[in-house]
Amino acid sequence: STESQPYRTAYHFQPPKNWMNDPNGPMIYKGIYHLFYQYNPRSAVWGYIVWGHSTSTDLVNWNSHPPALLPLDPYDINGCWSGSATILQDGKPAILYTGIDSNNNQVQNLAVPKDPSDPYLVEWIKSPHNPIMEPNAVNKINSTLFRDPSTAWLGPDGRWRVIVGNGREHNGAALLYRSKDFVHWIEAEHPLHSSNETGMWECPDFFPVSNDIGEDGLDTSEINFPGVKHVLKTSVFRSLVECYTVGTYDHQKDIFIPDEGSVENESGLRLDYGKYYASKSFFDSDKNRRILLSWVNESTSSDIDIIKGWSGLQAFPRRIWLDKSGKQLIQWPVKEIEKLRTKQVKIPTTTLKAGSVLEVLGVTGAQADVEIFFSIPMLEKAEVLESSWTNPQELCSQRGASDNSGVGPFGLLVLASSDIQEFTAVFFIIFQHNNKFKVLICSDQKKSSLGLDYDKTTYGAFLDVDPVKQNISLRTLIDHSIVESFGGGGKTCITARVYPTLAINDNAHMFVFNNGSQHVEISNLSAWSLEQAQIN
Ligand code: DQQ
Repeated sequence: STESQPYRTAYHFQPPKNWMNDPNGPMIYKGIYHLFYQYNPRSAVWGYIVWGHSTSTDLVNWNSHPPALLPLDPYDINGCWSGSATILQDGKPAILYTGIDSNNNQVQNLAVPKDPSDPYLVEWIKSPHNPIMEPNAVNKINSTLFRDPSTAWLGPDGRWRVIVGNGREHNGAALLYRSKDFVHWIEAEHPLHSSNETGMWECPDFFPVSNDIGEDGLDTSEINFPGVKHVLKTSVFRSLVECYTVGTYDHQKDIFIPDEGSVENESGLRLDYGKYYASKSFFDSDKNRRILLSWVNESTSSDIDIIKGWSGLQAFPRRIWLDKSGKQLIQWPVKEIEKLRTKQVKIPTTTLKAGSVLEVLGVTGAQADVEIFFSIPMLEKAEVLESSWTNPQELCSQRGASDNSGVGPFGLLVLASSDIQEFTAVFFIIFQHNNKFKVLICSDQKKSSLGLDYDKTTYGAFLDVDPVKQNISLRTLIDHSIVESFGGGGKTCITARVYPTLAINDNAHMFVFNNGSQHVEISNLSAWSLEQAQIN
């Protein structure tokens, strides 16, 4: 229970105990959502890795099944690592995953359902052809940097393509393989894409998006859809962040070309600017949307994880689509979260004077969903952004929630004790910059726990919103030890892990604050208490 385990979550996916990391092979099959995940059934730390398996009809409530893949064969005896599912032409799914073989080499393997008529896909059979991709003398692939096959897509020539994460010194690469039958795979001469700015790429994800269909998604094989663009997401191993670029997939040459101006390292676009890694998306063919799942690690040390007996969450599933600008993705919690909403609390138009704090009463502060819209009347008083302040995370860290220099910080204090000694602050600061404005969004964990020591790094990013023309919006999901924030309607996301010692369960409060020297307006605030989902 959350009484004895105040950091366990009410609606974020987690196994009953032990270690979990990456989401694997998410898919919908016969109306059932499947989530597999990197799981150590023996301990609360990473080690003996199997594929945990749960299913759902709504992405909110989950039932667990026995592990789908166990490391029992020479080609995966040292671990069944990350991989993806693909729905084949006959409608049946197949899994490609990384095995750590008896020589500790990374190889790629295939598994198919034992009984495809079972919508729960409880039993999986590994292919007798495994391994189906391996590092060898010819391809010169580093056998310890070769993993995490993506969902495959079908080319116009009828051959399947898949990418596998790889590294070579400073290079990250998405190695491309092709196959006619999903069993025999041949490495292409060139990777789909590589970059010398990041080092090894884990868990690459590659999918089409289109401005012509609004918030809808595309099947990974719909590569010729009108107005199509492609997104390449890479998990950058050296810094554990999720980078992505929007660009064009040239399927004659079988290469991905990022749009001009794309930055292909940690200072470019990220799916999330907080704790969020090894994400994977899939196309939900029932609801015509693309859904993103991701591992959210603990911020505590493994000593604490062992004491509490578990480690790792999945972020709440997000719908993702291409922003109207065509330059970035938008992410938003799937609509099904509304099932958990109970009481709604509203604050109508209110002025938040400089230095004011206002409690959001009547909401369960430890399990909540809140959305707030700010409008900013005093923009001319915004501080000027100096040209050397180019790193938004550093800027957030230097300023913190208690800064009071100009327009902001204003925003939310969540998982806060009644005396506001303990809190996590999610806020904005607005700067003037070249006759325009630049909006900074921050998540400040410094005061998140009076009693526990852990990684309290401040996160931050710039948000592509013009405060002259638009309200500044913030949506935040709070769930005991996780705070997921969506700025500007999902343009910039920040996830944080926190472990309050006062603000737990019924003692967790929520406030709106403005520590800046100028007043700001709340044009609308809605907050909902969320019920407990049924998870595993
Ligand atoms: N961890 C997995 C890998 C992946 C990495 C092993 C990302 O397959 O590359 O659990 O968290």
